[in-house]
Amino acid sequence: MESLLSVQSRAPFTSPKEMSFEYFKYKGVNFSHGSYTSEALSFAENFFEVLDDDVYIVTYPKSGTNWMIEILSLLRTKGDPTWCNSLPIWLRSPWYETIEGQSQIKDVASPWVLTSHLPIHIFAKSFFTSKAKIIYVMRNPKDILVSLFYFSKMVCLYKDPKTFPEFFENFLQGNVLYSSWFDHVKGWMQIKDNSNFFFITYEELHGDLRNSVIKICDFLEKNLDDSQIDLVVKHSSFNAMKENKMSNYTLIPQDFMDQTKGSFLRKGVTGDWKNHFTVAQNEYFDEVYAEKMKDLFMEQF
Ligand code: PPS
Repeated sequence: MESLLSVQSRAPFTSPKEMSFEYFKYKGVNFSHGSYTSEALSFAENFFEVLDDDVYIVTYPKSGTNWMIEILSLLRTKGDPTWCNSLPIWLRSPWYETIEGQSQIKDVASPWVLTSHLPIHIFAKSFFTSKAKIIYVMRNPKDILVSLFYFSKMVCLYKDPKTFPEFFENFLQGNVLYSSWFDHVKGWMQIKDNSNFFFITYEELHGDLRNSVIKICDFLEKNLDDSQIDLVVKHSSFNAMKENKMSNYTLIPQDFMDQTKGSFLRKGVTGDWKNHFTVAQNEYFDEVYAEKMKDLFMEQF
């Protein structure tokens, strides 16, 4: 078992003291100093070698990324939670575009399940000529906005969101880490019909986790029996993850993630935006959504 110190020294964020709070752009997308550099991003885009049996969890932030990591970790062990309970979630499936992730990958069990928030135009070029698979998780952007607002208050990697109305505007304008939700989704939807691309929503996971797990098993060609599926569902529930210190981010030092300001596993519900948006904000959001997503024929949230 690793000591807490060594776990912390490989925590997914770089010390806030080393960070400037202005984002920098790489190929038009916002990144923060500390966990990202142009060199690390260029390596991720141009030189990272994707292997045919790799699986990538790709999401815009706050879409259910860690939920999917937990599900895939449990699929690997056929529902046995020992691995999830003994290794921090970010070491089970590192973010391959971050400085920390790139140094953690060498310790990841093979075949790799890696994580990324990258938009498609920056994603590893070698993926597109490989047989590797992507699981793309999308979430109602209104709920992402709310989740990101609270998360930004507690995490040094993100700019201070200031007030909700200010953050609301910044989110719609793409003035946030990883830039525009709309561009992220529109970009990745270009390959939605590829056989190595699996699309699922947070809302679907939330509505029927068991059936979602079965679909994921089919996509990954994993054979689990009914009782093993039940274990995956049980151990990837919101409450199970919230209880698991390897998955709830409480191992992250206070400097990086201030747990007095909130929890990583905050609410885990759908529709929390209704408790935060005014009627006018909701109408404005819907207008922007309709305009930006008009070519995609995607259901309006
Ligand atoms: S991050 O920081 O971008 O990697 O965040 P991400 O993991 O994508 O999203 C965090 C939100 O997902 C919720 N979550 C869950 N909901 C339901 N069930 C489970 N098991 C689960 N695990 C994570 C988490 O609570 C965050 O959403 P909010 O709305 O803030 O609660």
